[in-house]
Amino acid sequence: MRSQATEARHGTLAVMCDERARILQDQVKVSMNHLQALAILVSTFHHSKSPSAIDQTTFARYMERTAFERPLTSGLAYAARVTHSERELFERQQAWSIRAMNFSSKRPRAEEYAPVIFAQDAYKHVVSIDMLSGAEDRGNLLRARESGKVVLTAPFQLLNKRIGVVLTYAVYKSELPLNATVHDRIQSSIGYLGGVFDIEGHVDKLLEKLAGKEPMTVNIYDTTGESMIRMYGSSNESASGMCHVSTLDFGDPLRKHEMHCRFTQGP
Ligand code: WA2
Repeated sequence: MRSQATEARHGTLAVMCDERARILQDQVKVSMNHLQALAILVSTFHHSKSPSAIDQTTFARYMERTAFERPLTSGLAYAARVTHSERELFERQQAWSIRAMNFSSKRPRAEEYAPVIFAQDAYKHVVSIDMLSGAEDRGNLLRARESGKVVLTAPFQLLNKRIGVVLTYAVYKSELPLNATVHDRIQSSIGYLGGVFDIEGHVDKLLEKLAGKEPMTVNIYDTTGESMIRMYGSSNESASGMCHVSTLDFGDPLRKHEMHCRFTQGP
C-alpha cells in the first residue's frame, strides 16, 4: 500500500499536471479561434473583392501585428485551391510556377493544387509550394475541407527542419449553406489557412512561467497511433517513479494527446 505521504505527493503532482494541461489546451483553443476569424478575413478581402485587397506584404504585416492573438504558433500561411484547368492562368498571374514539396522541382500535373500564396515572413519559403504534394499537409487539407472544422497533423518535420504540428481551416465560397453536405463542402472550398504550432519553442516559455517550488519534467505526446509521437520534452522520459498523465483535447477528434508529468527529484 502506498503511504499517506506518497498519496499526498501524487495528489500535488496531479493538480499541477492538470493545471498545465488545461492552460496549454486553452492557449491552443485561443489560437484556433483566431485562425478561424482570419479564414473569414481572407475570404472577405481576398476572394470576395476584385481586385483582391490583400497581397503578400499586407498579409505578412497584418499577421505579424496580430501574432499575440495566436500563442504557441510560429507562423501562418494561406494556400489557394487551383484546379488543373486554372493552373496556367494562375501561374502567369502569380509570375511563378507551382512547386512540389520536395522543393526545387516544378509540380507534376495533378487534378488540383494548393499552392501557398501568402505567408508570414518566417514561412516565406513555402510560398508557391503545393501543400497537396506533402503527405501530412495533404491529409490536413482534405480533412479540413470535408469537415469545415479545425484539423491537426501529427507532429512532423517541416520544410525548415523543425518539428511542428500544422492546424488547418478550410475557406469556402461565401454561399456555402449551413447544412452543407461533404460533397458541397469539397466543391465550395477555395483555400486553406494553416498555422504552425512550434511546440518545442513555445511550450518551454509557458512552463517556465508556471514553474513551482518543486521542479517538474513534462512530456507531451501525440497518442493517436500505435506508437506515441513525442511533441515536447526529453527523449528519455524515465519509466520508473511517480507519473501523472493528463489528457489534452486540442479540438480535432481524430487526434489524441497526453501530457506526462514527473517531479524531477525524488520518487
Ligand atoms: N507550413 C510551413 N512549413 C511547412 C508546412 C506548412 N504547411 N508543411 C511543411 N513545412 C497553408 O494548412 C494549410 C502549411 C499549410 C497551410
